[in-house]
Parts: sequence; C-alpha cells; structure tokens
Amino acid sequence: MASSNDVTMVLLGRTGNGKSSTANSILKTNAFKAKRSSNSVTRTTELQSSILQDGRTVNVIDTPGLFDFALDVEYIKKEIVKCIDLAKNGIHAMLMVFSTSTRFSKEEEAGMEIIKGIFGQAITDHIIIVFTGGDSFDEDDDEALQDYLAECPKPFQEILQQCKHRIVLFDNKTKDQNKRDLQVCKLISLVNKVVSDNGGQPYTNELHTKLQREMQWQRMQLEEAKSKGLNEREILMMQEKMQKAYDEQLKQVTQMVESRFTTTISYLQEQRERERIALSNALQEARMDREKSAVEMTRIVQELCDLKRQNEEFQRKLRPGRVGGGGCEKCPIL
Ligand SMILES: Nc1nc2c(ncn2[C@@H]2O[C@H](COP(=O)(O)OP(=O)(O)OP(=O)(O)O)[C@@H](O)[C@H]2O)c(=O)[nH]1
Ligand SMILES: [Mg+2]
Repeated sequence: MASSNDVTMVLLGRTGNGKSSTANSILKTNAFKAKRSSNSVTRTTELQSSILQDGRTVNVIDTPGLFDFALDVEYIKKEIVKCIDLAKNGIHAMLMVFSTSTRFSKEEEAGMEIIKGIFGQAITDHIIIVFTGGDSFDEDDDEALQDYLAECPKPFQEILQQCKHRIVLFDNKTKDQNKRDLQVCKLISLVNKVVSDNGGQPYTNELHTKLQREMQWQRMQLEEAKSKGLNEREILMMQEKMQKAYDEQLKQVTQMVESRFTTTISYLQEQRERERIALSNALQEARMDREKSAVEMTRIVQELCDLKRQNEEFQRKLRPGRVGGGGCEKCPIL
C-alpha cells in the first residue's frame, strides 16, 4: 500500500523514445528491459519502486509505446486502465518522453490530446517533458537544448507552453555518476515543484477516486471482520468477494476510459478533416490563382507581341526609302 509520502510517476511516449531507460535511470537499477529494437520492447504497463535520496519511495510506472496508432485500440485502452489501476493513489508527475534523435510526429501530437481527453485538461499541470539523447549534445547541454527546442514545430511549442516549459534532458547512456545523479535530481526538483504548485496533492480524477473509494471501503470491512474474530476461511471468502467488487469498479473505469477515448478520437478525426478541407481549399485557390495568372500571362504575352509587332511596323515605316516613311527621302511618287 502506497504511503502519502510516496511519489508516483508515469512514463509515456512513442516506442523507442527511451521510457524504460529513463525509468531505470530514475530507479538507479535495471528494473525495466530496455534495448534498441525495431519492435516495441515493453509489452505491458508495470510498476517498480525504489527509495529516493530523501527517503521517500518513488513508484515508476513504465508503459509500452502507446502513441503508435498502428497498435490495436483495445490494447491501448487496456494499458491506460492498467496505468490508472497501478496509480490509484494518484499521479504526481506524468513524464512525456521524447527523443532528440527522432522528429516530433503527428502521432505524438494526437497522443497528447488523447491523454488530455482521458485524464482531463488538468493533467497538463502534472506533465514534465523528458528528452532522452542528452549525449548527442556537446558541452553546454542547456544551451544546446534551448537551440533544439527553438527549432521544434509549432504544435510541440504549444505543448511546451501548456506544460510551462518543465523540461529535463536525460543522457541514459552516460557512465558519469555525477551526471546521472544531477539529471535525476533536476527531475525530482521539478516533480516537487509540480506537487507543491498543485497544493501538495497528486493528480487524481473520478477514475482514480472510484478505485480509491472501493479500496478504502474494503480495507475498513476487512479490519471490522478481523476484529469480529472471523476465521481464515471466512476472511478468504470475504477477500474473494472484495476482489469481485473491485473488478466491477475496474470495469466501470474501463467503460469511462473507452468512452473518453472514442470521444477524443472522433474529435481528432473531425479536426483532421477540417485541416484536410482547409488545405484542399487552399490548394484549389492556388490552382485558380495559377489559372488566373496563366490567363493574365497570355494577355501580357499577347500585348507584348502586339507591341513588338507595332514597333516593327513603326520601324519599317521609318526605314529610309520606305513608302510613307518619315525619313528625309522624298516620296518617289511625289
Ligand atoms: N544515445 C542514447 N540512447 C538512448 C538514450 N535513452 C535510451 N536510449 C536507447 O534507445 C533505445 C530504446 O530505449 P528504451 O528505453 O527501450 O525505449 P522505450 O521507450 O522503453 O521503448 P519501448 O519499450 O519499445 O516502448 C535503447 O537502445 C536505449 O539504449 C539516451 O539518452 N541516449
Ligand atoms: Mg520500454
């Protein structure tokens, strides 16, 4: 059972961005499998814990790459529910993991919208952006990161703004213990700030509270039963009944996640359709402009030809010995 002093973080991001590696850097162990692969390495959402320097327990929830829409939608939803179940006491920080070695994608942009759609807009107050690949920058990491961020596309800049520029750079490859400690320290101080900015509370919403209430109620029931002196078999039966009740709550949370997921996906589809229509209108206008300018060009070319012809005519008329010419030669008829 998590204590009120625990810190819970969830890592989300595209497959291969370095979620498990970052989770291991935070935990200072190799609790999660991390490797270079063309396929997803982490297949299911998992929680691992360790003790921070200040004595608090840190719970790190690693997820598979959910920002890949080639994945089965049912699988994405199931993993999100698992994540909520594991973090039923609340999420102190949601770490959105990006890599400096890949470009920001449309999937990542949509992924952010889905997270906001499911957890609610307030989740942005708990989001910290993690960039992996800190080793690809030279000397001054901060300055290099700022230059890198300045060149990021507009949708990503908007995400940064929403998360009030809470960014931390990770080099998960370094063997320099000082550097390793420093980057975790920077992350923890950002997490502490996020928590204090949010009144000392982790992020929870009705999805979490449903599960929390059920857990609290069950704990009370169990203590009462024990105090009444129930035997082992009776307690076991009671626990089975409780598990069923908890599963029922989880089913309801799943339905809520499903409905929010579907609403967000249709909103995103409508948004994409609006973008498509706007682009096709712009293309149509550009084509019309081109046609208009083609007509205009023909007119100008025609005018130029006429002008040239008139000039030649005029020149011919001016040529010496020419009938009607304005030269000094006299008209042969006169
Ligand atoms: N150079 C460099 N490589 C990194 C860094 N962080 C992670 N990697 C590498 O990136 C690859 C993928 O890392 P993972 O941690 O497995 O990525 P993931 O996001 O957990 O991937 P999935 O589990 O498939 O979703 C591995 O080869 C890591 O060693 C980093 O800071 N620098
Ligand atoms: Mg992984």
